[in-house]
Amino acid sequence: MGGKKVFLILSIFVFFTILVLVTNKAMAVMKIKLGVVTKPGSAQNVVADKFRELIKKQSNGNVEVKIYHSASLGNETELLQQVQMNTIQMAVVTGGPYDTFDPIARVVNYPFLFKDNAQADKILDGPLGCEILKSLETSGFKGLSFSENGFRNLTNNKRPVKSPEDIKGLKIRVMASTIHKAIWQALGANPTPMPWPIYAELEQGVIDGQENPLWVMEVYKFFEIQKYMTLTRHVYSYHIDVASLKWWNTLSDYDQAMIQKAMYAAAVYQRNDNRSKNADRLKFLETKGMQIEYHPDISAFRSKVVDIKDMDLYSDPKVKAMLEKVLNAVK
Ligand code: EAX
Repeated sequence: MGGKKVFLILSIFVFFTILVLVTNKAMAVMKIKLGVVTKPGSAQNVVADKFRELIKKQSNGNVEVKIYHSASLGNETELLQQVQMNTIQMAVVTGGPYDTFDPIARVVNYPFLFKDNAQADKILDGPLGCEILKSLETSGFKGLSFSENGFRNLTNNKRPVKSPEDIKGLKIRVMASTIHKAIWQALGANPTPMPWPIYAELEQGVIDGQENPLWVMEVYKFFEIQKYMTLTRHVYSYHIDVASLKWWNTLSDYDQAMIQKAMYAAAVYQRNDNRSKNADRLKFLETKGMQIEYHPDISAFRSKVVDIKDMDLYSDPKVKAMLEKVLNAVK
């Protein structure tokens, strides 16, 4: 082969390599709208802020995330509708409200499923978590990762709650979620679905109580209007950090990988951040006058919800099979 020919071949090779690098790797300028219903400082916002920071860095400033917080685009159900339609590209939404879109979301909202954070991480970061996220694609969602709200605890303003008898008749606000409503019905409460936020309804006594992780009681100042808290830890409340599948399918592999990686890193960061603050939150809430029941009769609570597994809300074969797999994995 003559020197000229080799040079020509080499030049073509170099040219195409550069072309591939330029078109594939240099991310085009991209603007992402991301919705959350909570206010700055909340669990969802920590994920969103971290994601914005990481993706900006990794894309050399080419990806800009605009965060719409405090339900400025609507409640969680409405956010999910906008994600499906790609009017917003991303959202960090609590596991509860997904279940009216896709019953697969009920699996991890199953009562008293995980015993601790390590177990939640093991399942959600593992193959079963992957399968759940994948399954959401049939509903138009690209689930990227699980960040956390945290283990949910009951608060109310009527009386101390130690066992299910104390719950009888309490009007408890629940998320717009079939499984959450079923849990509180089974526990003997009068569950009232209501979108976030709910401070005014608690203050006015439209509802007696609510259930949420510890950060909520602090950030939303529920200690001002809720006297009693019980560490029920009845549901490990995850968020799905979600993208519009419609939008996702328009992205290059490179962009998808970068977004996926940044969101997962944001989720891990936020879970650790949230968990590291819980001990102080309990102390804080106590100094603010909340009366905390640290050792409720969990086995009595559990026995009230055993039938939920066989209820209609898990009758979809795909959902039932997934629930069985997860229940086996946490045994
Ligand atoms: O994250 O609606 C709820 O109870 C959620 O947990 C709320 O958005 C706080």
